[in-house]
Amino acid sequence: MAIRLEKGQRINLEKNNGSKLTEFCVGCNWGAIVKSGGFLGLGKSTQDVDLDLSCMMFDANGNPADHIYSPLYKREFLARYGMPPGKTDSNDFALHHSGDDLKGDQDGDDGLDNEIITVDLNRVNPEVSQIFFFLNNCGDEDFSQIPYASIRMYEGTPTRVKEVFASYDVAASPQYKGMTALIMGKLYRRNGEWKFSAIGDAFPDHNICETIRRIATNYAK
Ligand SMILES: [Ca+2]
Ligand SMILES: [Ca+2]
Repeated sequence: MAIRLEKGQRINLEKNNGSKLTEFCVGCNWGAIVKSGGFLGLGKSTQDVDLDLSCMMFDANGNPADHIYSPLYKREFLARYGMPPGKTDSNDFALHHSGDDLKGDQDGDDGLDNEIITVDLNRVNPEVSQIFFFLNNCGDEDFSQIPYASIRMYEGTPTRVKEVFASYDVAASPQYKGMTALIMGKLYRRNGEWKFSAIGDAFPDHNICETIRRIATNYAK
């Protein structure tokens, strides 16, 4: 049975059979906004939703060590905040991002994740001791307006889900009104073992740089 994560929950990466979860996917599934309207309400239009799943790595002292976020973010914009250009692989190649989805599901929930980060904990640079996963919305809408958005950890590949280990529902809840960023959780090393902490804090950040700054200042230290 998959664990339904709750805000503040900490879990061991141990499977039911007692073995450790070391290679897995962190995926985010979400839908575009479908609006009814037009003549007698018969017209239907779809508004794309561009969520971005990203991660930031920190060393044991809370200093930034590496990052994964979309290469589509403009370099000049990132540079204004002192952030390096986006990339889809961590420097140690332990984590890989499937690519930036700009639209969300167009015809209802397809059950597949729109952006996925694959993780191999055995390959993570020994200097890295915390890996934060977070979501930003690049559009004008907030999380409460998005029909569904969920994040899950599972074994398998980006195109085939073998077994879901843990999941977390994000959107379509009044508590997310005005919220455009979500710090989902972190993998962290404790006495040589990796664990996961579900953070689940939402913020009205205007862009990814504000969220990264927030993580570096308030969460990684
Ligand atoms: Ca995206
Ligand atoms: Ca999907």
